[in-house]
Amino acid sequence: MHQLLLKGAWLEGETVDVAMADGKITAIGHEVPGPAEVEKDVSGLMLSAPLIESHVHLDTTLTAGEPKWNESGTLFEGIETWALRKKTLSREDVIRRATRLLHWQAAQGVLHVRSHVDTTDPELTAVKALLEVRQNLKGLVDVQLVAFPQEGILSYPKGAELMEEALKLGVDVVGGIPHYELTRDMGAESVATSFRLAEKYGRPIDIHCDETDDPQSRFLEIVAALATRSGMGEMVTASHTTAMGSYDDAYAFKLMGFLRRARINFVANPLVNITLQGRMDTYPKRRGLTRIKELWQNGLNVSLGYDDVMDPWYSLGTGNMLQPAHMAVHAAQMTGRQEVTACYDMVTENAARTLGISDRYGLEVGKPADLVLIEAKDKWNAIRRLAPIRLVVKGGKVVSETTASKTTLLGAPLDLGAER
Ligand code: 17E
Ligand code: FE2
Repeated sequence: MHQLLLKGAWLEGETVDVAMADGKITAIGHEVPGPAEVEKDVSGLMLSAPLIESHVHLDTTLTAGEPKWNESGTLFEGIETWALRKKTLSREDVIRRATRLLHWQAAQGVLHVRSHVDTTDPELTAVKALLEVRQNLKGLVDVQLVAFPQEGILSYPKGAELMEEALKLGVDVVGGIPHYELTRDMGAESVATSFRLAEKYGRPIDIHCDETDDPQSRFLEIVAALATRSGMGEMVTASHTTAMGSYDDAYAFKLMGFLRRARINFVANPLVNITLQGRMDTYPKRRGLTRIKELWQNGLNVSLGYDDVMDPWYSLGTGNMLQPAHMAVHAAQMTGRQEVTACYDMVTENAARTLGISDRYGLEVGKPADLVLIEAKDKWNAIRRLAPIRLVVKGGKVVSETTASKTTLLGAPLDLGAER
């Protein structure tokens, strides 16, 4: 007896049934026979592994305009504005906002989330609150937390001690922000500190790295070197790396070889960095993104994050991962036939690699029964139409359902081509 049987989903151009029992996928194929405790017709919907948020800030979410708006739109006014809001944080405030966003994400098929949490707060209020949220939402969304020193490891009083305290409290991943340390040397030392903490506590690394248009910002090469030397490789992620978009090609070419050797992961946040960067340019104006397409062409693992939902860095947003995928298609010019589909993989399987969860993620018999049904024929169509996420299954149970909207034009039913 299946726990749940879904009939007639699209999967890579074919229609399949998927059966689940004891929280695991037990069969995927044509005409899987019943009976099942719950059976659903999902014809016309695409079967997908869950969407994954590989880079967001749950502590800052839903604070846009508090206590003021970021009028310049720069990273720096964002950091200043957050420093003001940070003074008024309470446990309840963080729990309420983070839970709200995680609920939005789960309803949109996002069942794994990696969130940075600011450790440059002597009270570690957000760290403690998000550890509670991670626990409260177990069973719906898997949350990984990154100890993120927003105001610096060496440049903020007791920056390293606060990060270490966060790791002792149970934060999963070691962060960093070398380009925001006061000097280049301090930036280099901060990367070494991140690696030292990661090795001491046996944790992965995810560093905000070179989030600037400054072509001289070259902390990525240090991250890659230490990843290679320590053997941490795939446990290391470089987030943002927007300065790569401003490096000259001779340096970028040399660096690419080192990156291939280091085998680190990259996270780009195209919705946010296309607005934060390029602010000191007149025209031509830089896009301020990392080299998403070239990293992907070089076989490096690239995933996409939302980064912010309604906070001092980005006042819009819903948490729907098809949106950063859609923006990547445009801003990174990933418009080729395989490239659009690759952008879908950047918010699913590539993001699973970034999070180090590939062994328990994917549409395979024996894997956890976590999946989503999207109102689209294929990955391409899902991105083109920013298609509705109609059904979300976690551990073999339907946890979220969104009903179809219907349009009538001149008296006849109309859709925007879910099949094309
Ligand atoms: N903090 C930072 O340094 N960079 C960002 N993009 C955000 C917060 C969202
Ligand atoms: Fe970020």
